[in-house]
Amino acid sequence: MNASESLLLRAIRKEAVERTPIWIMRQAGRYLPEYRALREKHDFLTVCKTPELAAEVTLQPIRRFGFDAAILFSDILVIPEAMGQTLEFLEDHGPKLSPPVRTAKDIENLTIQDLTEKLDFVAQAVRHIRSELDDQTALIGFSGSPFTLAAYMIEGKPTRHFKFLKTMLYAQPELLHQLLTKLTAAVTAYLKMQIEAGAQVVQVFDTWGSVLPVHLFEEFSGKYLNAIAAEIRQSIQTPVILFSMGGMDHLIQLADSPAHVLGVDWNTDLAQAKKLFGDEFALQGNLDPTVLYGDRSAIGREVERVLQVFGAESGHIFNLGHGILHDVPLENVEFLVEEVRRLSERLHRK
Ligand code: 1CP
Repeated sequence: MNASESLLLRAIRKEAVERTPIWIMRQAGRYLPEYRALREKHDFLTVCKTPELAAEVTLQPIRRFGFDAAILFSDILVIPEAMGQTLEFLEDHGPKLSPPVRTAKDIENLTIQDLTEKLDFVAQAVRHIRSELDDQTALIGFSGSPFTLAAYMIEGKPTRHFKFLKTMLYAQPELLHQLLTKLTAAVTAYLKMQIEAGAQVVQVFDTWGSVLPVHLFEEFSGKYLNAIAAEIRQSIQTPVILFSMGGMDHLIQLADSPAHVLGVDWNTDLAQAKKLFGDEFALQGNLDPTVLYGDRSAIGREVERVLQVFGAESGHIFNLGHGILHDVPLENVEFLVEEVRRLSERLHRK
């Protein structure tokens, strides 16, 4: 055991830990007053593209809550922009990518040449953040999954039914595979760039894997997630966390993945996930994000439920089962972090 290494990395390797490491998906962002204050002065993409500002926002939740890991502040959609689409964030309407990718020609026009040069502002932010963090706080890099990126690129904006994505999937699946193959190369290069700049763990967010029927998940998302994890495992050995929404049926599809960690969404039974995957993987999750609307007794009870699945064992990273919501009371986040520390220390002392 190397106690000078961060709790997060030790938990991923299932080495002894004195308590369960905690970070929260989307921990930098709108629920924090200091983030909102900075956003009054700078628009979202300017924050992403200015390494000092991206670093500042990354560090805000670390200063306030002392999380065991920082996650690079950026967005998954900087990849489509670097490949040639125009990216805008419209107040209250979310991201817009134009023109949407719908034809073979549109896919051909997307370029992955010079991708890491175009995204050098991310590498600079990572170096900056790493230089400000102590050894105990791990730095997590991230990307969207090929399928999730394809969903935004084809639709052009957030949608409920994914009509254009599903049309391509069922009418011209070979086109979608061309796009996913291109994106897999882009995501792999992008994550390697972040690792070379100082990210010690990388997470792939497969948010929209959830809109695939189970029997198509492997073909359109799982296969590409695994190709990324396999390449990173072979070439650099940096741990990869795969976070795919969609419940147990989707998670089962990742049972043979070369990833080191599986993210467990809030809709999945963590105890069952541990039985099925706990030998092969470390697990991350999975408190229902809306528990943070509840009172202290509910938060305490639900935290204990999650922690008891692992008890004194290593191999667990505490997190929400999806991103934190922007209007949860700050004092509840503070209480959550305290409770995870207090209860997990007690469990690990036994
Ligand atoms: O300030 C603002 O108004 C912008 C809001 C915002 C923020 C804070 C967006 C726009 N992106 C982000 C940062 C972000 N996005 C991070 C930063 C680091 C952290 O976690 O603290 C990360 C990891 C993401 C990842 C992301 N972006 C995902 C995957 C994770 C998930 O929650 O499922 C997705 C789907 C996006 C797309 C996106 N970017 C922004 C918004 C509002 C959305 C969602 C759009 C939709 O509803 O479909």
